[in-house]
Amino acid sequence: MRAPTILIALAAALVSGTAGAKEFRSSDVHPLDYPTVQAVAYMGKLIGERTGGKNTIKVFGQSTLGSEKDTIEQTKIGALDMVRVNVAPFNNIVPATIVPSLPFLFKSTAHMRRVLDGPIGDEILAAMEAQGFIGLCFYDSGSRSFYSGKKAIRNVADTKGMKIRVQQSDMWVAMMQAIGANATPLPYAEVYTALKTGVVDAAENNWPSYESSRHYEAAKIYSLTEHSMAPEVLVFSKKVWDGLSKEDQAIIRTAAKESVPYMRKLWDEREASARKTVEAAGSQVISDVDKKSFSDAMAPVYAKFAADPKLQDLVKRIQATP
Ligand code: GTR
Repeated sequence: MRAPTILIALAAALVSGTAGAKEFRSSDVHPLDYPTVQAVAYMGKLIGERTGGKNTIKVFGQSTLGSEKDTIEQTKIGALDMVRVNVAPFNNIVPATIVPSLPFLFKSTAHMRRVLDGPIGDEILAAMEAQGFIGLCFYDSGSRSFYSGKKAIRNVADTKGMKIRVQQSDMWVAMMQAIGANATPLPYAEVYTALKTGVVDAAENNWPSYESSRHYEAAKIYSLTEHSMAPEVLVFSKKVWDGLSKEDQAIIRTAAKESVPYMRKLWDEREASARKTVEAAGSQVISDVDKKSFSDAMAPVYAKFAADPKLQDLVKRIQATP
């Protein structure tokens, strides 16, 4: 019978035409209009174009697939293909990621970009492989500062005894201890309620996160401590990666690197607009901050978390980078 034969052949052709086709699933805690999400979507577009539509990326935002800690675990076992997170939740897994999270390490945004775009950045990304992750690229995350609904934070005496939410990282817990605060590690999606209900007195983040998460509604006093420039990182599951062709791997690596300048443009715009939004909504920005009182207090954090000679060397090379 002719017709069914044609149908079967057609079906077979369709199947073979899409063989190996893959829509990679990537997770993010931010809303879909956030620069990190937009950058990964852009990268997906590049991959689609370069593989003739065979490979694409679908980004799941707003923690719908889970917290950063959970989605990192899913990526490790290959249940998720990719995840975009801050380096902080990697601190306990890949020691080299502690370094770019360290307080008051980078001298400026330009310094941070120069370091992460060069061999030091590549070295940190490569260190992830032994733990089951292919580090693709870093994205900007600006500077993190404290915010509270209770009081202005101007120097290290102000944080004494405060309950402060941090990311799920031992290094971040130690940072809070170093400034006399009580650290409460929580997933990002739980911070808004924790601030609203007084489970924590304060949190800390960059302008775009403070704005897009609406944390500013619950904590109106933003103190410009700018204590860390811990960047974002995009990783691929090594388990999934090892099953891809060399050609597809190269396309993914290149597209990820190309998404970085795209992200930075969106980031710079969003940093400026987020600040305007929260100020218009009544947030008070405290700029007379004694940053030195905070950076002086961080010596024990460096002593404990960057003690390993390899990490110490990384720190020194970053500090020596112009
Ligand atoms: C943001 C970052 C997120 C997440 C969040 C947090 O700045 O983009 O990936 O780490 O901070 O504080 O949990």
